[in-house]
Amino acid sequence: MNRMFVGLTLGAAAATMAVGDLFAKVQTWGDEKYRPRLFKNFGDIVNVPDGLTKDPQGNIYHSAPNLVKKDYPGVIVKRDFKSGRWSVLCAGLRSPKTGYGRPMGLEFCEEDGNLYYCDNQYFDSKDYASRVMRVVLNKKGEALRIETAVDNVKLANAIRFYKGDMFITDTYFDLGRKDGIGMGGVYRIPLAACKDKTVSLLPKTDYKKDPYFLCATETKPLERKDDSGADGLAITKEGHLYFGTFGSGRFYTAKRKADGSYEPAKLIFEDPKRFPCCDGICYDEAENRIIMSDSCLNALHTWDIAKEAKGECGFGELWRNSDDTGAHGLLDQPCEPMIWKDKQGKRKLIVANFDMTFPGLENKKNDKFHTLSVINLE
Ligand SMILES: [Ca+2]
Ligand SMILES: [Ca+2]
Ligand SMILES: [Ca+2]
Repeated sequence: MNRMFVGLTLGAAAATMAVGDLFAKVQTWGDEKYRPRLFKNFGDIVNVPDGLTKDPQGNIYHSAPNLVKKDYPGVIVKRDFKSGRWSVLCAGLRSPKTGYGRPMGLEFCEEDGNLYYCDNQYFDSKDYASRVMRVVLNKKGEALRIETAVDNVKLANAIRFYKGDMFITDTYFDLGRKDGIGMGGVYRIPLAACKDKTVSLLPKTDYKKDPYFLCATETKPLERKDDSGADGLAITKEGHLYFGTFGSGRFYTAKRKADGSYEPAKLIFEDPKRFPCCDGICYDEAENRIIMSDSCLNALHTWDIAKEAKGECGFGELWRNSDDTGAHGLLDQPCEPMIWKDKQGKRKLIVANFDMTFPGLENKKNDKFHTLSVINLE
């Protein structure tokens, strides 16, 4: 009798576990109409999805530094607007210092018709090995060669263009922590300056003397002890900059003045509970807002610029989900959002999922699904 009872109990427990696994529910927050769906699941060729950009024809370019499976070179892939087909545009040019090419943030430059990407060498070398690279394209959009536009960068992360200037974030200054604060910054480099030669940034000990240095970020590390500085960067149509820190989600703006210079950067939002990590961000012109990806919370947030102008808090939440592989499109360490119009002219948000765990993030496993998500914004 006793033995039978034990047998039944164990059987019931086993059944409960199996059902629980089958229906393990991912927790989600946000309006169901913004639920992310699967846009693309790559194979191992793209094993750490990162940057996103598009050209005027609607072709999408996507970078992957491939830091998890290093047997695969860092790569830039392209999605043809008409056919929807993906192909490899080029591998990231290998750094002579590390032997790796690590494309991260990238941006199509309408002014010269080329593609630029941040080559993040920081995880392999902290000795200023990172660069900004120019992929020279021909009229058919094929990659002809890759040139170094800017070098001597610590961790080149995001890149944007505005009226003949390139803006980049450098996530680490590595100047030693004063009161535990980590520094990062934003640089502004005229395209003309790096057209025929490589621009070299000054060492961080001299950052204030660097003619290309624009503004700094300060990161006071949170519980996950990360002092990473400026990561995502967005520019409005008026040329105003928005950027935030990866380590603590500090969110800044620097306003462009009529003469083209910039006001000092201003901290406009800091709330580590709701926004502990600012990864890639983008400007949503139709809604006059910034969309921010939060690698730590597996979330997408918004910043309403009209509210900010009225002196109100512009922060809002778009979507968040608990840990998931992303196999069906849910967020898995979102690192870069991009507004894009499909063939029907419908506004979509494409989101790259980095899926490379760091301590303290919602994402717990570098799984086998390497994905882009899509959210219908209409
Ligand atoms: Ca980033
Ligand atoms: Ca995944
Ligand atoms: Ca994962």
